[in-house]
Parts: sequence; C-alpha cells; structure tokens
Amino acid sequence: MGDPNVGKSVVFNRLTGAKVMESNYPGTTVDYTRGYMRLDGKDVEIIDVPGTFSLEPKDKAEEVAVKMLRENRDSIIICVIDSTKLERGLYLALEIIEEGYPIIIALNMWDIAKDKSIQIDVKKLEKVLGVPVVPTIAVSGEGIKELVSRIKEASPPDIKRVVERAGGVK
Ligand SMILES: Nc1nc2c(ncn2[C@@H]2O[C@H](COP(=O)(O)OP(=O)(O)OP(=O)(O)O)[C@@H](O)[C@H]2O)c(=O)[nH]1
Ligand SMILES: [Mg+2]
Repeated sequence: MGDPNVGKSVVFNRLTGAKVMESNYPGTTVDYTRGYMRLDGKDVEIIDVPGTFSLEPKDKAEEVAVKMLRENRDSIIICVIDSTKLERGLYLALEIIEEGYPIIIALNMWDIAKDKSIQIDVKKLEKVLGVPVVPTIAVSGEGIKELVSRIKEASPPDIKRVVERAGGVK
C-alpha cells in the first residue's frame, strides 16, 4: 500500500524478481497484480495495488487498493512511503496501523531525500510507530534485503501505545 507514484510497483518487482521497469516507465497501476516472493523458504503471495492517499477511496484506482486491503485481512502490509513526502505518507500508514494490520514501512526514494538533504530519524520513527521502518531505493535495490528480512517483525501495532508515544515525541 502507499500513495500514488511512491515506487510500490518497483518494490513489488524487486520482491517478486519480476523484470525491473524502466525508471521512466509511465506505468500508473490501476488494477492489482499478484506475484510470489520467497520468504523463509516458502513462496508467499504478494499483491501490488494502485496508489491511494487514504482508506476513503476517491477514485476507481483507490477503490481497488482499499478493496484489496479489506479482502486480505490476514496479510502483512508493506507500506511504501516517498521519503521526500513523509508526512503525507504517514497519513495512510497511520490509517492502516489504526485498523490493526501488521505493517512494515519502506521509506523509499531515499536517494532523492538524500539529494534534497532531507534527514529522517529512522530509529525514532520506528520507536514512535512501533513498527519496522526500512529506508529503500527500489530502483537500485538498496534496502530491499533488509526489508525482506524484517517483514516478520511486522506485528499488529497497539494503536493506544502509538498515540501515547507520539504524544511524547517532539
Ligand atoms: N530515484 C528513485 N526513483 C524511484 C524509486 N523507486 C521508484 N522510483 C521511480 O518512481 C516512479 C514511480 O514508480 P512506481 O513503482 O511506478 O510507483 P507506484 O507507487 O507503483 O505508482 P502507482 O502504481 O501509479 O501508484 C518510477 O519512475 C520509478 O522508477 C527510488 O527509490 N528512487
Ligand atoms: Mg504501481
């Protein structure tokens, strides 16, 4: 899950081993795609969905994303965030956390954030949210291994504690 154009499909391709898209591929995802990735020696299904800014869909693509989320209640959610638009990305992540899905966050576009001198305290973010947060550069593959290795740390977050912790961080 993630906002539009944050790199979800490139992450998906990395995880499934699908051929990586051209970096300027004009491929806005409007439907979902299923694939498989290897996790702990097992093939697990992974679904690439269109982008959505929130869980209240505003168009057809967003409807598909939210429907897939609701239909796959037992899934682990990989929430992809554009590191240069952290606040916007966290809006959706918090909505998903609030609904109690196990979640791991990929802080994608980490290269662009670096170029723009945007600094994100990843450890602090992890502590506040209580979920794993991994910087990634999907186009180069950086961080993808760590993302995979930490998927099993995704557990249903305790929303009360997230709110408490957020209140305590300046
Ligand atoms: N610089 C940089 N570009 C990236 C990164 N990840 C993805 N991109 C580029 O960002 C653009 C969007 O990537 P997609 O994977 O199509 O994004 P998406 O989130 O699937 O987009 P929608 O399905 O339309 O919501 C593409 O041009 C990618 O090559 C990254 O980490 N760094
Ligand atoms: Mg896509």
